[in-house]
Amino acid sequence: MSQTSVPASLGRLDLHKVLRIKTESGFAEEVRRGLLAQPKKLLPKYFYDELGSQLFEAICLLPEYYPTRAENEILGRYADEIVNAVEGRKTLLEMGSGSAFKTRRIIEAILKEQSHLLFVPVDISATALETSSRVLLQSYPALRIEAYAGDYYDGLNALRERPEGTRTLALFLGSNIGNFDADEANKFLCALRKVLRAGDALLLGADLKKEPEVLEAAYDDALGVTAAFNRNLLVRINRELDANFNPRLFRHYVTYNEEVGVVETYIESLREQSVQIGKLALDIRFAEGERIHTENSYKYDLDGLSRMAAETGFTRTRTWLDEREQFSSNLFLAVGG
Ligand code: AVJ
Repeated sequence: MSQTSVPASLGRLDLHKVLRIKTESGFAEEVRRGLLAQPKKLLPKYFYDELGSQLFEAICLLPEYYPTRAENEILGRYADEIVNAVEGRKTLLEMGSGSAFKTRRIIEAILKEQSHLLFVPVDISATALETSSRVLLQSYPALRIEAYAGDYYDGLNALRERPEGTRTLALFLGSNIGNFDADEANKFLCALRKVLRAGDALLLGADLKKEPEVLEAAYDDALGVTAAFNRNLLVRINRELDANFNPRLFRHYVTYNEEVGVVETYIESLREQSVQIGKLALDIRFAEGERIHTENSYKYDLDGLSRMAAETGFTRTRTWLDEREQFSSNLFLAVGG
């Protein structure tokens, strides 16, 4: 695959932009395909433009959105145990690092055991990546960062050799895996397993199945921050693709499908209307109540997580929970060749 790699070297930070060439038109093409599909859909990775990334940071502070706090509690309490569950000197890899706030607990635990650490974050938002990297380097003089701005697969494809004699601890936190259905999750974990060696490990954050009321409140908060985060996709399409969505004529809609264990998020048209997308030369019609599917957030139980590990070249060797048992941090040990 063709990639642009423009490592901006800033002292202890190398920032690689590995977004596939044609990523700009990639967004345009995926919006076209999604809005012409029946039912209409858009991909959650496109939430994270600059405003979307900031709105997500705000979501993490909402009283209803417990996953961030629960995972932070687990990492605060068990980081030493987690880090010591992987033997030897380590390199730290993180998929979807965002602000990397929770990562600090793991970095600090590793730096108790070794004098230097290479941190390799991958994130879709180059701005979030550069900001968080600078903050981390300020805090930890023993840290070096090799950052990759791109989607998960761009990042995995571009990864360089890890420093010799180190084990890789990969982080996939925040229930980011929840955006994947079972097949996509298996495919992603297999791809990640391929860049790891036997004895390396993945710390997988997975939100747990629970009462529908708690889950629906977490994704439809009283202040409407999540609604703004979701509808910001329309604002992004207006800006980048010269469209004329009126976000006031669409609402945020969330439902928990308990059978499957997935919170489904949609943007719903409040009335019959049509929207023009200049750059795509498209006219999109909406019926009253018609929805665009924008996100799945899958919820897990421990048996399902064990199965997922076994199917993708890992074993789930340890699991840590928060006090209220809402969220799980799982150590997946890479097994076999
Ligand atoms: C970043 C995918 C883990 O699904 O919980 C939060 C994104 N969407 N509120 C999630 C999200 C609405 C979040 N992940």
